[in-house]
Amino acid sequence: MTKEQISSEEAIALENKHGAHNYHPLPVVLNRGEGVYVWDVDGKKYYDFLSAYSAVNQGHCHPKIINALKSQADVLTLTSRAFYNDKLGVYEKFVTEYFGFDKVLPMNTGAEAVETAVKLVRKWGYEKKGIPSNQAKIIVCENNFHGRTVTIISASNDSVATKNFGPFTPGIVSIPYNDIDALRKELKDENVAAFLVEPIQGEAGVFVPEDNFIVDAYNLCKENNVLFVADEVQTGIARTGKLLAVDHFNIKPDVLILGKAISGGVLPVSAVLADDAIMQVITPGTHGSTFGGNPLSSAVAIAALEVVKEENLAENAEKLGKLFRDGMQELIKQTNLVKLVRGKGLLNAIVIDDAEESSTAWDICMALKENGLLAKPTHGNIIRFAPPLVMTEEQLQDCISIISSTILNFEK
Ligand code: IF1
Repeated sequence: MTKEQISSEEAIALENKHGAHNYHPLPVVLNRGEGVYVWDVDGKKYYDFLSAYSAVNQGHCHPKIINALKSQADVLTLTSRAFYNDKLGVYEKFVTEYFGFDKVLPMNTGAEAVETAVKLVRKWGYEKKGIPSNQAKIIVCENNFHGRTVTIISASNDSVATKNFGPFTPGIVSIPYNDIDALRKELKDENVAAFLVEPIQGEAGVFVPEDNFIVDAYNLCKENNVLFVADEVQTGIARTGKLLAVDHFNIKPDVLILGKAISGGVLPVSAVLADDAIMQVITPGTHGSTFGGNPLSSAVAIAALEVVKEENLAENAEKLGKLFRDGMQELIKQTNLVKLVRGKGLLNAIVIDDAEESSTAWDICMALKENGLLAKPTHGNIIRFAPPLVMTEEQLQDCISIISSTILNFEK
């Protein structure tokens, strides 16, 4: 350990003393990432099976993305949108053609992009659909996760995310995920502007809806002049085995929300994409952001998205995801500890056969950490497994072995 390297204990103590306690991290202190690997301050190497919640799909510190960051950082990082710059328009053309939309509204975090989408669909509802002023409604799904702002948690039924943060934003209606009849009923309300949905619910525990739910929901929205808004902050950018999770269902959302891996986890970049008929309601002064669309983000996002196609990350996620789920099915035959595995592409989760409030999933993740693989439980007894999409088949098989041997040797 070099003199300027702090110890795990020191790093954890500093965070406990000087940082808000809004997380309960696994007790590992990382100081390096490369591809599918991360290292802790003691030099121990791990497979990263969280990918910073699907922000590092291209692998840690991808050389092409880092080089784009370094090159741009040397010349111009931020102009604000008070002036033009030579990178934003180039990025906007690139990203709109990449995903097939007329326009993009560039933001920074996923939550900012979701908030932007909420404003966009409301404004469209009033100015294009004719919804009476301040009466617009947005339909969301129970157990969603769209971010942490007050309006977004106004759509949440997670008491931990909402307790003592009220009063909440009105105009949000919740239906059970995967329940097309409930959606059909709510769509009878002519004041509904949009349906906001994750094509796969990540945080809830990687819930993949019935095959026809997304398509049927999309068609119902079309029939009722309601915008279909896909939150692909976590499921997008090749994570589920297609460029977008909605591509599995062959639909084009009216509004697409992206974040996380659009920058390869190098810096916060998010985006809201829509065609002109919707985006034209945004006029000068109606929305903005100091860092939204900055030259540095533009350069990094182009490089990050080029990597996705150059390295066939969607195809790799599809192939390795099937291998992973097959490996977990073999494990399930040998233990009563794991109830099931579910997911699409390399967004997967196993459900531990124990009470949700038990510490078993956490304890298994602690054992995995000792065996060189980092993962973290999502709700209670569900462990999400989401490695970088650059993983090789050999590395994946190694990880399946680590997960299987850890669980088969685990004593509650
Ligand atoms: C945390 C969860 C995952 C997201 C979807 C919007 C956002 C997220 C579908 C907001 C962000 C992050 C937030 C992060 C952990 C992680 C997470 F556990 F919180 F729910 F991935 F499942 N839409 N998800 O998943 O994007 O503002 O964070 O950039 O808050 O702990 P953000």
